[in-house]
Amino acid sequence: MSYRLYYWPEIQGRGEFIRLVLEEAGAPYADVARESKKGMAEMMAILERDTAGRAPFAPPFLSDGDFIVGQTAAILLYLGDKLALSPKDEAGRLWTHQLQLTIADLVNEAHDVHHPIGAVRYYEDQKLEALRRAGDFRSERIPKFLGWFERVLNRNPKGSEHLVGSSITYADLSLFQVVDGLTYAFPTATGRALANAPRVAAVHRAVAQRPRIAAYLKSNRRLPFNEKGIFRHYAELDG
Ligand SMILES: N[C@@H](CCC(=O)N[C@@H](CS)C(=O)NCC(=O)O)C(=O)O
Repeated sequence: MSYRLYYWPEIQGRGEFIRLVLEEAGAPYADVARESKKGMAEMMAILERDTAGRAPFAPPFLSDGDFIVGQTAAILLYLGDKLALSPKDEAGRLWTHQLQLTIADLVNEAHDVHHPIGAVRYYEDQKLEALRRAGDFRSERIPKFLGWFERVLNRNPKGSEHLVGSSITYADLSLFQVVDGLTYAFPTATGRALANAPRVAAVHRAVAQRPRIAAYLKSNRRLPFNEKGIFRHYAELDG
């Protein structure tokens, strides 16, 4: 049986964290809303239905048979177990989940740089506030988050390219994605932060070279970054 991923069809967004895990595992999945208008309608119907006790608040969400799970980090907690992309012990699973929630915080902040006043308004209506917010994000927040992940990696044996233990977890895939997105959106600021976080940069490179991920990145299943998504490149916000 194949997983069904529900996410907006035109952006990588938070759906990309789920796609990377499914791709790395070689798991069969349908990217429902991307496949057809009917798929989009199916996604909206799940969000709007009143009968399901556990209908999610927003995409991404995933169904596995009758079971539905929403919230990126919760989906990854579920898939990590199913697809052997997280540790088996409870402490390790929770640590991996904690790393993912920290990445989610960073993703939220990256989004809020271009939408500091509100997600329902256009970027053009909040440019001044975005400029102010971007300054702090570049000088304080990107270095702080990437510096923390560097410290996590430094606690692991030299040369290890994994955040948790000695094998790949969904946290490595998500660190790749957030670094890739930040590099697109804030190339100068992220380049500077990565120069001080060489092990984070090494994880990014290593994930991109994993055979299934490399094939995925070259395929048309990987949407390009764009200015509708979470990681947007506006030159003025990169300083
Ligand atoms: N915390 C949720 C956030 C979900 C979310 O914000 N989804 C966006 C797309 S990336 C959305 O469609 N939001 C609709 C809304 O907030 O009204 C997660 O990590 O999955």
